[in-house]
Amino acid sequence: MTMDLFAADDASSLPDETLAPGAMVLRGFALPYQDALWADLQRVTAEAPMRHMITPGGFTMSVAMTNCGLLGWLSDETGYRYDRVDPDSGKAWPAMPASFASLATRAAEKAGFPGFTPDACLVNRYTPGARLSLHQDRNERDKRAPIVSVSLGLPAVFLFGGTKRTDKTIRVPLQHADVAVWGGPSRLNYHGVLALKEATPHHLIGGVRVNLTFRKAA
Ligand code: MD3
Ligand code: FE
Repeated sequence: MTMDLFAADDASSLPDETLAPGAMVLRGFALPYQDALWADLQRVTAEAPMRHMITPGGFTMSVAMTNCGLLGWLSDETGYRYDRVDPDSGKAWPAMPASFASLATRAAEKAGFPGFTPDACLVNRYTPGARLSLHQDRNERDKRAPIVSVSLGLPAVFLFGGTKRTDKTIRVPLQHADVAVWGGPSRLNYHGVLALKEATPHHLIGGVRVNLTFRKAA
Protein backbone atom coordinates (compact mmCIF):
# COMPACT_ATOMS: atom_id res chain seq x y z
CA MET A 1 0.00 0.00 0.00
CA THR A 2 1.25 3.50 -0.82
CA MET A 3 1.31 6.00 2.05
CA ASP A 4 -0.23 9.36 1.17
CA LEU A 5 1.24 11.28 4.10
CA PHE A 6 3.88 12.90 1.92
CA ALA A 7 1.87 14.07 -1.07
CA ALA A 8 3.89 16.12 -3.58
CA ASP A 9 1.92 19.32 -2.94
CA ASP A 10 2.41 19.14 0.83
CA ALA A 11 5.24 21.65 1.17
CA SER A 12 5.92 20.64 4.76
CA SER A 13 6.20 16.89 3.99
CA LEU A 14 5.31 15.97 7.54
CA PRO A 15 1.85 15.16 8.90
CA ASP A 16 -0.01 17.28 11.46
CA GLU A 17 0.39 15.75 14.89
CA THR A 18 -0.76 16.06 18.47
CA LEU A 19 2.34 15.96 20.68
CA ALA A 20 0.47 15.91 23.98
CA PRO A 21 -3.00 16.98 25.13
CA GLY A 22 -3.34 20.63 23.99
CA ALA A 23 -0.15 20.63 21.89
CA MET A 24 -0.55 20.41 18.10
CA VAL A 25 1.66 21.02 15.10
CA LEU A 26 -0.19 22.24 11.99
CA ARG A 27 2.20 21.55 9.12
CA GLY A 28 2.42 24.28 6.48
CA PHE A 29 -0.49 26.20 7.99
CA ALA A 30 1.26 29.57 7.42
CA LEU A 31 2.00 28.99 3.70
CA PRO A 32 -0.96 31.05 2.44
CA TYR A 33 0.17 33.90 4.72
CA GLN A 34 3.92 33.80 4.12
CA ASP A 35 4.27 36.82 1.80
CA ALA A 36 2.05 39.02 3.98
CA LEU A 37 3.84 37.90 7.16
CA TRP A 38 7.25 38.59 5.70
CA ALA A 39 6.29 42.03 4.32
CA ASP A 40 4.66 43.00 7.63
CA LEU A 41 7.67 41.74 9.59
CA GLN A 42 9.91 44.14 7.64
CA ARG A 43 7.72 47.02 8.84
CA VAL A 44 7.93 45.77 12.43
CA THR A 45 11.72 45.42 12.43
CA ALA A 46 12.17 48.82 10.75
CA GLU A 47 10.43 50.36 13.77
CA ALA A 48 11.75 47.99 16.47
CA PRO A 49 15.03 46.42 15.27
CA MET A 50 16.08 42.92 16.33
CA ARG A 51 18.44 42.96 19.31
CA HIS A 52 20.27 40.45 21.53
CA MET A 53 18.84 40.74 25.04
CA ILE A 54 20.78 40.05 28.24
CA THR A 55 19.69 37.25 30.57
CA PRO A 56 19.27 37.89 34.31
CA GLY A 57 22.47 35.83 34.70
CA GLY A 58 24.38 38.36 32.57
CA PHE A 59 24.70 36.35 29.33
CA THR A 60 23.87 37.72 25.89
CA MET A 61 21.18 35.59 24.21
CA SER A 62 22.22 33.92 20.94
CA VAL A 63 18.70 34.46 19.57
CA ALA A 64 17.94 38.04 18.43
CA MET A 65 14.48 39.33 19.38
CA THR A 66 11.93 42.06 18.92
CA ASN A 67 8.19 42.41 19.59
CA CYS A 68 4.96 43.81 18.24
CA GLY A 69 1.56 44.23 19.83
CA LEU A 70 0.46 45.95 23.02
CA LEU A 71 3.06 44.16 25.13
CA GLY A 72 6.62 43.03 24.41
CA TRP A 73 8.66 40.37 26.18
CA LEU A 74 11.92 41.64 27.67
CA SER A 75 14.93 40.18 29.41
CA ASP A 76 17.59 42.19 31.18
CA GLU A 77 19.80 42.01 34.28
CA THR A 78 16.72 42.46 36.48
CA GLY A 79 14.68 39.57 35.05
CA TYR A 80 12.03 38.66 32.46
CA ARG A 81 8.83 40.68 32.00
CA TYR A 82 6.35 42.16 29.56
CA ASP A 83 6.35 45.92 28.95
CA ARG A 84 4.39 48.29 26.67
CA VAL A 85 7.55 50.25 25.89
CA ASP A 86 10.56 49.18 23.81
CA PRO A 87 13.54 50.12 26.01
CA ASP A 88 15.73 50.73 22.92
CA SER A 89 13.42 53.43 21.49
CA GLY A 90 11.47 54.54 24.55
CA LYS A 91 8.32 54.21 22.40
CA ALA A 92 5.44 51.73 22.29
CA TRP A 93 6.11 48.49 20.39
CA PRO A 94 4.85 48.47 16.75
CA ALA A 95 1.18 47.50 16.41
CA MET A 96 0.46 43.84 15.70
CA PRO A 97 -0.11 43.55 11.91
CA ALA A 98 -3.56 42.20 10.95
CA SER A 99 -1.88 39.35 9.01
CA PHE A 100 -0.14 38.20 12.23
CA ALA A 101 -3.25 38.37 14.42
CA SER A 102 -5.58 36.61 11.98
CA LEU A 103 -3.14 33.75 11.38
CA ALA A 104 -2.77 33.25 15.14
CA THR A 105 -6.52 33.29 15.76
CA ARG A 106 -7.23 30.81 12.91
CA ALA A 107 -4.47 28.40 13.97
CA ALA A 108 -5.65 28.44 17.59
CA GLU A 109 -9.21 27.77 16.47
CA LYS A 110 -8.12 24.80 14.33
CA ALA A 111 -6.28 23.38 17.35
CA GLY A 112 -9.35 23.71 19.58
CA PHE A 113 -8.86 27.16 21.17
CA PRO A 114 -11.56 29.45 19.69
CA GLY A 115 -11.48 33.18 20.42
CA PHE A 116 -7.69 33.53 20.87
CA THR A 117 -6.83 37.24 20.63
CA PRO A 118 -3.09 37.73 21.24
CA ASP A 119 -1.86 41.02 22.68
CA ALA A 120 1.85 40.20 22.31
CA CYS A 121 4.03 38.78 19.54
CA LEU A 122 7.65 37.92 20.31
CA VAL A 123 9.82 37.61 17.19
CA ASN A 124 12.87 35.35 17.53
CA ARG A 125 15.62 35.25 14.89
CA TYR A 126 18.07 32.33 14.85
CA THR A 127 21.30 32.44 12.86
CA PRO A 128 23.31 29.19 12.61
CA GLY A 129 24.47 28.16 16.09
CA ALA A 130 21.75 30.12 17.91
CA ARG A 131 19.69 28.11 20.41
CA LEU A 132 17.11 28.48 23.15
CA SER A 133 17.74 26.39 26.25
CA LEU A 134 14.99 24.47 28.04
CA HIS A 135 12.52 26.83 29.75
CA GLN A 136 8.87 27.42 30.63
CA ASP A 137 6.79 30.39 29.39
CA ARG A 138 5.22 31.64 32.59
CA ASN A 139 5.34 35.45 32.41
CA GLU A 140 1.87 35.58 30.84
CA ARG A 141 -0.96 36.40 33.25
CA ASP A 142 -3.70 34.27 31.65
CA LYS A 143 -2.45 30.67 31.50
CA ARG A 144 -5.77 29.52 29.98
CA ALA A 145 -4.87 31.12 26.64
CA PRO A 146 -2.64 29.02 24.37
CA ILE A 147 0.61 30.16 22.75
CA VAL A 148 0.78 29.97 18.94
CA SER A 149 4.19 29.72 17.27
CA VAL A 150 4.96 30.17 13.57
CA SER A 151 8.24 28.89 12.12
CA LEU A 152 9.70 30.62 9.05
CA GLY A 153 12.88 29.94 7.09
CA LEU A 154 15.46 27.30 7.98
CA PRO A 155 14.32 24.10 9.70
CA ALA A 156 14.99 23.58 13.41
CA VAL A 157 14.64 20.88 16.02
CA PHE A 158 12.26 21.76 18.82
CA LEU A 159 12.59 20.08 22.23
CA PHE A 160 9.30 19.38 23.96
CA GLY A 161 9.35 18.18 27.55
CA GLY A 162 6.96 17.82 30.45
CA THR A 163 5.96 20.00 33.36
CA LYS A 164 9.21 19.25 35.24
CA ARG A 165 12.66 20.26 33.92
CA THR A 166 13.89 16.69 34.33
CA ASP A 167 10.99 15.10 32.39
CA LYS A 168 11.90 13.26 29.19
CA THR A 169 11.97 15.49 26.07
CA ILE A 170 11.00 14.60 22.54
CA ARG A 171 12.54 16.17 19.43
CA VAL A 172 10.11 17.73 16.96
CA PRO A 173 11.37 18.94 13.56
CA LEU A 174 9.84 22.30 12.62
CA GLN A 175 9.92 23.50 9.03
CA HIS A 176 9.07 26.68 7.17
CA ALA A 177 5.39 27.62 7.67
CA ASP A 178 4.71 25.04 10.36
CA VAL A 179 2.47 26.43 13.12
CA ALA A 180 2.37 24.97 16.63
CA VAL A 181 -0.30 25.61 19.25
CA TRP A 182 0.43 24.97 22.94
CA GLY A 183 -2.37 25.21 25.43
CA GLY A 184 -4.45 23.50 28.05
CA PRO A 185 -2.50 20.83 29.94
CA SER A 186 0.66 21.54 27.82
CA ARG A 187 0.77 25.28 28.44
CA LEU A 188 3.52 25.14 31.07
CA ASN A 189 5.61 22.35 29.57
CA TYR A 190 9.37 22.85 29.33
CA HIS A 191 10.64 23.44 25.79
CA GLY A 192 13.64 24.70 23.85
CA VAL A 193 15.28 24.84 20.43
CA LEU A 194 18.51 23.01 19.48
CA ALA A 195 21.33 25.02 17.91
CA LEU A 196 20.32 25.97 14.36
CA LYS A 197 22.24 24.11 11.67
CA GLU A 198 23.70 25.84 8.63
CA ALA A 199 21.57 25.04 5.56
CA THR A 200 20.77 26.26 2.05
CA PRO A 201 19.06 29.66 2.45
CA HIS A 202 15.28 29.70 2.22
CA HIS A 203 14.12 31.53 -0.95
CA LEU A 204 12.00 34.05 0.98
CA ILE A 205 13.52 34.21 4.48
CA GLY A 206 17.22 33.67 3.72
CA GLY A 207 19.79 31.80 5.83
CA VAL A 208 18.03 32.23 9.17
CA ARG A 209 15.05 30.89 11.12
CA VAL A 210 12.42 33.34 12.36
CA ASN A 211 9.82 32.29 14.92
CA LEU A 212 6.75 34.34 15.78
CA THR A 213 5.15 33.48 19.13
CA PHE A 214 1.73 34.88 19.88
CA ARG A 215 0.66 35.25 23.48
CA LYS A 216 -2.07 36.69 25.63
CA ALA A 217 0.22 38.39 28.13
CA ALA A 218 -1.97 40.99 29.86
C1 MD3 B 1 5.61 24.49 24.47
N1 MD3 B 1 10.33 30.08 21.24
O1 MD3 B 1 10.05 32.38 22.55
S1 MD3 B 1 7.92 28.69 20.38
C2 MD3 B 1 9.91 31.33 23.23
O2 MD3 B 1 11.02 28.45 18.24
C3 MD3 B 1 10.11 30.04 22.56
O3 MD3 B 1 11.61 30.37 18.99
C4 MD3 B 1 10.60 28.90 20.48
O4 MD3 B 1 10.07 29.04 23.20
C5 MD3 B 1 11.10 29.27 19.13
O5 MD3 B 1 9.61 31.33 24.43
C6 MD3 B 1 9.49 27.98 20.38
C7 MD3 B 1 7.10 27.29 20.86
C8 MD3 B 1 6.53 27.19 22.22
C9 MD3 B 1 6.10 28.29 22.91
C10 MD3 B 1 5.48 28.11 24.12
C11 MD3 B 1 5.31 26.85 24.66
C12 MD3 B 1 6.38 25.96 22.75
C13 MD3 B 1 5.77 25.75 23.96
C14 MD3 B 1 4.65 26.65 25.90
C15 MD3 B 1 4.48 25.38 26.37
C16 MD3 B 1 4.95 24.31 25.67
FE1 FE C 1 9.22 29.48 25.17
